[in-house]
Formats: sequence, structure tokens, C-alpha cells
Amino acid sequence: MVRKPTPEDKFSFGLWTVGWTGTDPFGTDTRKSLDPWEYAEKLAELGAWGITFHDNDVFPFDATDEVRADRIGKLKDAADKAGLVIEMVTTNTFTHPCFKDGGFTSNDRSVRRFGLRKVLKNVDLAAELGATTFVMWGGREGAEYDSSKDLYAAHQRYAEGLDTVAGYIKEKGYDLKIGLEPKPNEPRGDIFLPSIGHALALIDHLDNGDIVGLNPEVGHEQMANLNYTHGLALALLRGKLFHIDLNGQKGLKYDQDLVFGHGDLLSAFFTVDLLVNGFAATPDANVYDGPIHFDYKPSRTEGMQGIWDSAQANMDTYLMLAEKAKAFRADSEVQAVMKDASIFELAEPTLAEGETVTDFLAKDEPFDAVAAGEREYRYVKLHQLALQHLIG
Ligand SMILES: [Mn+2]
Repeated sequence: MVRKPTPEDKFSFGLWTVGWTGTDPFGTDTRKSLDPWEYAEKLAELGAWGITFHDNDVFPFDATDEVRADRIGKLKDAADKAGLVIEMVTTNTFTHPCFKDGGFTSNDRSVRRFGLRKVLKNVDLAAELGATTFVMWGGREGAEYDSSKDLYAAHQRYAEGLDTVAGYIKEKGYDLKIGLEPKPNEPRGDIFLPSIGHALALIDHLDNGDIVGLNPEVGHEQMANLNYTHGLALALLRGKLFHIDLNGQKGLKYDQDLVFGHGDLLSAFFTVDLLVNGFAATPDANVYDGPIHFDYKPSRTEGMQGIWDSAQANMDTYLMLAEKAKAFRADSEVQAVMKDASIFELAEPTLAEGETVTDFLAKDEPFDAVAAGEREYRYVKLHQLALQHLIG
């Protein structure tokens, strides 16, 4: 049984996902691509709510203004006709050879000035099409060799570029927020802003960082052996989870971009648990209510049927996990074990309200270290209950 998504599910797909023709470093295309506007109808039929794209998914790098306008017009018409929202737009500053050393962090200043113009022009397009998120994945911002860059200056230039784009969005009054997409490597040997934490740290350094947040991707965090759901939690704590990229990844490999749930299924379960149920003990915490965006690739073995099968699989997996996550949290046994595990107690501040450090240190508070060392946490039982809900 395949679950039928609704627009309320806010499922959205990058045109580069279903449009990927299977080219990889070892092989050429295994299938043809349609024109970008030809994906809208079928995606809507499968239950998608939105689409997203890079500028050069729709028009070529060297398109004339006429060609650019014509192709954008065709895409916009197709999206409108299918009832799809264009919720996010992003810029390709990685495919053309001129970006081989980066767009914002190339050592060549003329490249940086060109990259900045390309991004700003695309910001105008995003606003014109009604997108509310502008994702920036700095795929070529990085290095193979530490001898090749002044790494301090590289981070300065990255911040300068982001600040300039964010400042431009504000100056124009656009209803747009920037979502940085961290990735540890590939295509560069090392990419700058390799994780959610690195990106948050650079955002803190920006003058216009208030409209700059995150678009974390499952596979990108897992390529660095990091826990995606933990990363989402920190981004939510900082009010910076602006967009998400769901997909599947099997550990420390190249960027697999599998269907969501086709990598680490348990991790996917707890990601969806967070997205649909929020945090267990902190009901007032920030939650994510943005698009459920899939950034995956239909495997190279698949043809046109496989493209639609895999697009549907992303949404179906999400809906299955959402049902199971809701049942998990609603289970009275789960709630009882969570209580035994002191999960709700973690929301209680360690110091009492108004308690100063001096008050705290002056207190002669009894603590039974032996008993604390012997207590049960029951985490294994709780996790097994999750597994029963997931596959039982
Ligand atoms: Mn990826």
C-alpha cells in the first residue's frame, strides 16, 4: 500500500533530483533528462507540493536574457498549472570550470566577483518566483591542499560573500532567508563549513546573520559520521533550521543520495520523530514546520519508471515513519519507560530559579554517588520499543 501525500505534507523535490541523468565520475548518462518543466505534472500527481531548482537546472550557464526568461516562464507556467509551489531556489556555483576553486572563496578575485553577481541575480529570480528560502551549498568552496589557501582569508571571504547576499536580500525587502548547506567533502577534498556546527559558528560572525540559517542534508552529516538528528536539534535551539534535505546514506562513503530511509533507517525514524512530534520534554522548543524537501538521486540503474518509483518512495517512507513515530510517542508503555529514564527531568534547569552560583556552592547538598552509579536508565528497553513500533 502506498500512502497518498497531501499538500499539507509539504513534500518538495529539487529538479536536479528527478532530472539526474546518471552521470558519475566513472560513467556517462544512463537515461535522458526531460525539460525541467516536464517534471511538474507527474510530481504533482504523485503528491508533491513543491519544487526547487538551481538556476542552471532551468537555463544554461551562458543563456541569453531571452532564453533565460523563456525557460523560466515555461517552468513557472508548468508549476502553476500543476499547483506546485516553487519554495526554494539555489545557485549553481560549482559546475562551470571557472568555479573550480570556488565561487566565494576562489583565490582569483575576478571569479569571486563573478560568482557574487551570479548569486545576486539568482536572488532576484528567487524573490520573483515567490521562493522563501535561498539555499547556498558551497560545493567548490574548499581545497585539496592546505598549501593552496590562506584559510583565514578564505573564511573571511566566505563570510563577506554571505553577508553581501544577506544584506542585498534585506535592502530589497525580499521575503527570503538563506539556508547554508554543510558538506564535509566531495567534490572538493575538504569543503569549508563541513558540518552544521561549523556553519552555525560562521553565521554568528555575520552582520546580517539574522536571515542566515541552515539547510542540513542527511547524507552530508552522515558522510562526516555525525548524527543528523542531533544536528537538527542544535539548529532548532539556535532558531536556525530554515530548510531540510532528506535522503539516505550508508555511513562514510561518497555522497550516495539514496531514497530517504534507504540508508540508516533508525536514524531516519528519529529524524521524523523529531519533525512530527517535536522534542519529548521541551514542548515549547522551536519546531520545524518548513518544507519536507528531498535531495536524492534516482540510482543510475533506473530508467524513467525508476525515477517516479524513487520519488514516490521518499514520500511514502516519510509518511510510514511519521505514522510509526506518532504511535511510538502515543504508546503509554513508551511514556512510562521515558519517565523511568528521567527523560522529562532533563528539561528541568540544573540550577533552581534565581539560584546564584554562590547560593549553589554554599549548599551542603547530599548526593548518593553509589545509588546514582547503580540506577537504571532503561534506554535499551525504550529503544527496543521504538524498534517494535518501527518494524514489529
Ligand atoms: Mn547529497
